[in-house]
Amino acid sequence: MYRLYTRAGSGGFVVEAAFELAGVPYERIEVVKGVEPDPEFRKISPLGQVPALVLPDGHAMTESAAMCQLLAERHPYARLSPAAEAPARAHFLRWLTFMSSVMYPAILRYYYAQRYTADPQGVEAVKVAAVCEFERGLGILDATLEGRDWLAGERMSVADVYLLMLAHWHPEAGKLAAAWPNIERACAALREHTVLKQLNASHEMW
Ligand SMILES: N[C@@H](CCC(=O)N[C@@H](CS)C(=O)NCC(=O)O)C(=O)O
Repeated sequence: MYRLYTRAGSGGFVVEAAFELAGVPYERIEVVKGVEPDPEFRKISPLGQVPALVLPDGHAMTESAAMCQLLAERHPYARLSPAAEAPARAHFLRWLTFMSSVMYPAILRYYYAQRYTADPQGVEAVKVAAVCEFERGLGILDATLEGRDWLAGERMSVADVYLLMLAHWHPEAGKLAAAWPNIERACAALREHTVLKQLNASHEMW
């Protein structure tokens, strides 16, 4: 069985969503902030970050986007991503990678701002710049969603769930609807998805 190290409200949300949407059983291990995690977790995730995933064959991995892609590949019936040969596949890979490599690190700079400056007086400036960069990403995705329901192709994919998660990490909860209406429209639909709604009961993302 898969074993997922995760935490409520974290990047583990999208990986748990992928498992739930695919109906794949997994063991969920909550990594509590401030509590020393078990030694296995440290070995898998040297940065001490969640999500971290142990595969049924014992191999382990970090990186939320890689986990999403792997689960989509291994459980194709769940249609978590467009098929490998579909034109929408390029968009799926593009936006999933964009979110994990540009937007996720940007918002981490807001929540862990002290790591990104050696100047204690500089923390606020790091936060402001982080939100600015994160919002640049939201603007790009909002434009991408103009006139369309989903980021890649005509069906919801796990990339849309990734966006749902990121969007709800914006420090100003009320800003989404006014500033990025296309993202808000997609998120509003996803918030009503039975599986995601149920998952949110423990994650409290919205
Ligand atoms: N690149 C990683 C980032 C994971 C990450 O930063 N996770 C956060 C929670 S959302 C974390 O565990 N932070 C704790 C820390 O950095 O000390 C991914 O995409 O999975």
